[in-house]
Amino acid sequence: MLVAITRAVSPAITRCELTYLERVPIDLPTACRQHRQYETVLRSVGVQVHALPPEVDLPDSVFVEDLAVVFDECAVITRPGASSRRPEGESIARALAPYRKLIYVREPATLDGGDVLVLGKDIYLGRSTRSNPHALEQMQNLLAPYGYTVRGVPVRGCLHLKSAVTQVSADTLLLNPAWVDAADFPGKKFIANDPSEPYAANALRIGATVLYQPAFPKTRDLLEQAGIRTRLVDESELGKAEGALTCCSLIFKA
Ligand code: CIR
Repeated sequence: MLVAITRAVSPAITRCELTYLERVPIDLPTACRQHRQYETVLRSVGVQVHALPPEVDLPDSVFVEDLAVVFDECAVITRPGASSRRPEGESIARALAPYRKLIYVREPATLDGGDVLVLGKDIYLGRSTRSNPHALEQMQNLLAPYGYTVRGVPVRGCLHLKSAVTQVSADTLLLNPAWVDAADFPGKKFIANDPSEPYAANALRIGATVLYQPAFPKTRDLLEQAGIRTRLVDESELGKAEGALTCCSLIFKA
């Protein structure tokens, strides 16, 4: 069985961190409605959703992906690059503790889960404004005993590695070539986003289903033409906070 940890949108979301986007008004009821719909879609594809209550004083706390990386053998609790986000980790660690042994990334490392792409035993760690070289070194040391290889990947122009590249089938990555280089992922097939949709490379693969945002119809056509079935789910209001589909859950085998 798959479990997803999610968290309700904080009423403080309007004070979210922003790196690449200009601040625009975020409509809280719309963001909450879309996020509940996201949870409904997760349930409809067989995922058991463990929805945490909102953290009223932590603006970005809906983006639970950044606080942990869950493996079959353990869960890494991160140390987010934005100091405002570090208090989000305690409740995520509590929620994960019944499922996994917890291991921690420690100061001076900074790591956002959005920078970690796990492809089997190969882990790709984005060198972004949020995740530093200490994180790469610590992740290598923490995960080598479990047989994982961790490689650093340069990322440019976007918040996280998974803003630029995500997995859409067993052997295929959806990638924005303006933000990350395909050569950093040897042995993979690629689908490039439509250039008019720069934020289109973040898809959430759950078994045979790929959840995808309606905001990117041209890239969705490219996925469908490649035989990849997409299921639409709209998190566009949280997109104004630089969030995407993978950011809003931590999904793992229970
Ligand atoms: C932040 O800047 O941390 C949030 N406003 C957005 C985080 C999105 N998370 C993700 O892509 N994994």
